[in-house]
Amino acid sequence: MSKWLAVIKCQNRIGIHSIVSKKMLKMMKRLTARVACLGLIVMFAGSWGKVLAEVADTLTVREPYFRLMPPGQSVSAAYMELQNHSANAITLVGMRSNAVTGVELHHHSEHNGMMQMRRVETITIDVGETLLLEPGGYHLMLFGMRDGLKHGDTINIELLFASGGSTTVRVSARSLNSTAR
Ligand SMILES: [Cu+2]
Repeated sequence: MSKWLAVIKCQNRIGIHSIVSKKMLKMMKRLTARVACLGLIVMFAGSWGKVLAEVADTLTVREPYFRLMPPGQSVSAAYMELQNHSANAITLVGMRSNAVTGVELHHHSEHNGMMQMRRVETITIDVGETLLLEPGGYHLMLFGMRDGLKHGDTINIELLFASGGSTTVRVSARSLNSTAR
C-alpha cells in the first residue's frame, strides 16, 4: 500500500485532513481499538454505577432530624441512624444540601473533661452495622442555615458514597428544647 493510499484510507476513516504516514495510520488504528475498548469500559462502568446505586438504597435511614437554632445562629447539626443492609461495606464520603452552604461529618468526643469536635472525612459502615449520628457523638454539622425554619420543616441532605451512589435524606427540623420525636 502506497503512502498516499494510506492517507486516503485514513481520511475516510476518521476524516482528518492532514498528511498521515503509514506509521501514523498504524498508530491511529491502534488508537481506534483503544477508544472502542474505552467505550466498552465506560458502558460497563455505567451499568456498574446502577448496581452501586442499588447498594446505596439498602442503607436504612431512621429518624433524621436537625436542631432549630435561635435566630441569627446559622450553624446547626443533623442527626440520624444509618443501617447498612447491603452485602458490602458502605463508605460515606460526603454530603451536600441546597438548604445550607456546607455540610460536614463531625465527631464529638470527651478529652480531659472537655468536649472536642473534629471533622471526619469518611466513615465506613460495615455490613449489618448501624452508624448513630446523635448529640455528643457523630453528627452532620450544617453551616449557613437560614432563619425562619419552623419545627417540622424539612430540608434535603444528600449522602454521597465511595461507590459513586448517593441517597437523599429528608431531614425535619426540631426545636432546640424539643424532646419529642
Ligand atoms: Cu460539629
